[in-house]
Amino acid sequence: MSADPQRYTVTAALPYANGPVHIGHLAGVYVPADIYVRYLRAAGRDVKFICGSDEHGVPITIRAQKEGVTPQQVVDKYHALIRDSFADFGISFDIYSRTSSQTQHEVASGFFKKLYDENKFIEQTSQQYYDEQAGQFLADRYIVGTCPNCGNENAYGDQCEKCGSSLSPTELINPRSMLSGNQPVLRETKHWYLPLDQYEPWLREWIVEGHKNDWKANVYGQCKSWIDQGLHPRAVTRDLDWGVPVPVPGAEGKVLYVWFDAPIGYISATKDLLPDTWETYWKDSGTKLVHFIGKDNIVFHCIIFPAMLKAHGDYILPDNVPANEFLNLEGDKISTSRNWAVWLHEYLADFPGKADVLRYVLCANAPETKDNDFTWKDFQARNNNELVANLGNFVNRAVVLTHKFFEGKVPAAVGFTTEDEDVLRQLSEFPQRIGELIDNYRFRDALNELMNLSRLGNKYLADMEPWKLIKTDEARTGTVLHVSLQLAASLVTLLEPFLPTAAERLGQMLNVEKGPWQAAGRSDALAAGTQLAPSELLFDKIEDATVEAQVQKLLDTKKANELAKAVAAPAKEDVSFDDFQRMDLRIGTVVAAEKVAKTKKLLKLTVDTGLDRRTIVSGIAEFFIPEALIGQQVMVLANLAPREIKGITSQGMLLLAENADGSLALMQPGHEVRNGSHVA
Ligand code: B3M
Ligand code: ZN
Repeated sequence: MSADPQRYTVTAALPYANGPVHIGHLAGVYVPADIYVRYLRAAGRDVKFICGSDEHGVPITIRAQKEGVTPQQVVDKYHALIRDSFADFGISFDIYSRTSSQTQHEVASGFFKKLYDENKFIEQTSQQYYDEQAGQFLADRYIVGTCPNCGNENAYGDQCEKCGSSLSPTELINPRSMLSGNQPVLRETKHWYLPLDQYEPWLREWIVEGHKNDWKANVYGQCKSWIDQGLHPRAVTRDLDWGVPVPVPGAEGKVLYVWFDAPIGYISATKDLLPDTWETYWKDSGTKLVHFIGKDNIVFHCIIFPAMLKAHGDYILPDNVPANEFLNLEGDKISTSRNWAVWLHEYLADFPGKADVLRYVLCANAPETKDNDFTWKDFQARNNNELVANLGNFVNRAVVLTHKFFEGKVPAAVGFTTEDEDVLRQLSEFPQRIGELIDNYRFRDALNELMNLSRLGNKYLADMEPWKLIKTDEARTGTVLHVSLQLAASLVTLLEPFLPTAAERLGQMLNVEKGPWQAAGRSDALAAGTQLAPSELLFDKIEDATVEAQVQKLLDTKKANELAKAVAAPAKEDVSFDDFQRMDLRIGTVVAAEKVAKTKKLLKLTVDTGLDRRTIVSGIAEFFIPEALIGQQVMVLANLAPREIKGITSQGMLLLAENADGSLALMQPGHEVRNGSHVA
């Protein structure tokens, strides 16, 4: 690796502070960004890792309305929750700020004012949707309607989440207000627009020509298609009362558009972190700016924000925007509103101390080039087959055998065989190979290489069999363990970006500190005579029952969603009171119950109706155990004409309620009544 003195500003998308964060966020943005940054730090680069909560915009105010609290209360609650989740997963931001901060208001305001003073905006009056009942303009997500591109009936005024296309409110078919549900009217309002069309030639040159080879194909492709379709002026202000006020005359009741404000949040967070030197990280051309984001944020980071930076003139531009695709969960799109997610704080409650396991699984299966699926089976398999059986097993064997044969002291090497030399040579190549993959944002491949190092260790131990060798050649056994422990010591440094907690525990076990990246791979990282700490397992097996419980939790969610979605069946035609009176509804008690042979659904019941004991055949066998019905009071339609069912004469019918999921509930009196009591 070159001794590159570059400075890095690495940002990770600012999550909206309107809900907790889930595995999709972690896999798409924060785990790869954290691996990148930890690696750069280990490689001795000057790097600042910047993030914070996105606290403005309609997602926040809509959430506040739903929860019946103020927007400030919403962001305070979720900012703290999100910040803590990231900390628990070892995401090592240099600062986790928030866009409602004083600094952000000043920086964003100043940014806008400079562009305004230099006539970089177009001022335009237009007709926009207004909710007369709520007395409010309907910015962005306050308006929903049918997407003109894919027909999704719940597309937002700024974006369709189904097909990913970016929209303007007037493109929606059948627009309706999120506030009242009413059809909105058009009203005149004035806004400021960034004339993206003027930046088109420059963007084409910078991205389409300039980043053809170094930006990821998914990112480059999206940008190119945007530019090819032609860019248009974009409003950067909104009629809302939550956000950074527009700092110019005639803009009362208007705030900066959240997507104008939010990326400036990266700058203001850096300023909060480094009040005196922040400009070096944003204005010095020797700094490399990298944005980690999800694919839905590509246009904002690759086209709109760079156009803003270009218009401003003082700032550097992103060198790369390694956006990921989406992670699905058990075959379905992750969704906050449907609660179809694995929430980070819930994961940690269920799997305490296992943040690294999730980091591992999400990186090994990261949606780097296409959407990917997270399943609990895969989670279990990767933990058990890769972390436990490969990485954990190698380290554990090396340490345990050293304790067993050499009192826990690293034995000296007495002459290397060609096998030893070959293993040590291979070891020396890993840091550069893994580093290059990380430099190129190929985190999955980098992690796989890392696992190859412990595979190498396992193979070496299996070939050398020190547990047998000790019987005949103690010195040679010492050399084998010496070599194995050098591999393990390198893992402390190479593992750290991926699994920081495991790396730290391994370091404590081996009594070595993680070193500079370049020094990992040395064959003398662990000196002979070093005393090892007692061995402990880095990972343990995850049992079937544990992941089955997680799958059950998701099935319960799915069921709850279906029930919530279900609508009552349409009303039936009116009946006369006399018609109703003709039905003989009464309470009886089940005195015997058995399955009807060779059927799945039928039970044969004997019911004491107060008039008689009679047989009723009922299609409820899938929902009730016969024995449990005996003694239960039930409601029966006693004068239903007898019917022959599977050779049995059924005299009447049991009344049941059918739930939305098809399950059945007995209709029963609220407390016990005399058999034969009429229902009317
Ligand atoms: N808050 C969107 C999101 O969470 C937005 C990112 C801002 S990054 C400047 O997907
Ligand atoms: Zn669509």
